[in-house]
Amino acid sequence: MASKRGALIVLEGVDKAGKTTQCKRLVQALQQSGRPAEVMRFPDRTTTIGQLISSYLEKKSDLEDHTVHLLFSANRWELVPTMKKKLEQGITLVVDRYAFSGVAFTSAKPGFCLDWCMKPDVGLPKPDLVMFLKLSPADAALRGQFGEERYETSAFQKVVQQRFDELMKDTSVNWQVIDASQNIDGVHNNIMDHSLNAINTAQNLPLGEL
Ligand code: DGP
Repeated sequence: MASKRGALIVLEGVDKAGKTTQCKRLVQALQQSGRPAEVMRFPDRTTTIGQLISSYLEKKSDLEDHTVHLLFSANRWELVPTMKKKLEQGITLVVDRYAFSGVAFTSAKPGFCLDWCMKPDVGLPKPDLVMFLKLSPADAALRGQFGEERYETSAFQKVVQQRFDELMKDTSVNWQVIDASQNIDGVHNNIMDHSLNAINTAQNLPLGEL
């Protein structure tokens, strides 16, 4: 009998919500409980496309807005064969940002609608669970200054949050909102509960498509 597939679990949220810390904690906890799990992050800055994106985010280069949107999407597509292989091997993937960040960040720019922004990602593997780490702008500010990269301003992040609110109305995606203002252990416990449910459910379902 074929082995059971891993689950595709995504963490999304605005900057400072603690996504990266929680992705690592989740993978460690899953591994310790005997469940194979690996972390991935988008953009993956290590590929050739990822290096173009990284230079753009670091403001070392300028790229036209539609073009960079397509590059972010291409960066997800180029990792699809690896993702599918690992999921088939029974490895649960915990992904730090995915297509939802892609849509939320580009559609926060003037002149972009959600519909156009979603198109390049149609057909990507569909997450079994997307957890949105919710943090108010006031709580985010308490966690320190934004960094120096492109998009890291409170005004832009507010619009990004509004776009995520729109995206979360899509009931065909398994969205779970997590209160990221709790302490690290509290957030982790919530995330672990949702993830274990998703892993159990995913075992018996084929991988979907966005
Ligand atoms: P980090 O998650 O810290 O590596 O930062 C990546 C930055 O890029 C962050 O500001 C969110 C943004 N971002 C992530 N994915 C996409 C995407 O697909 N499109 C756009 N326009 N921005 C993205």
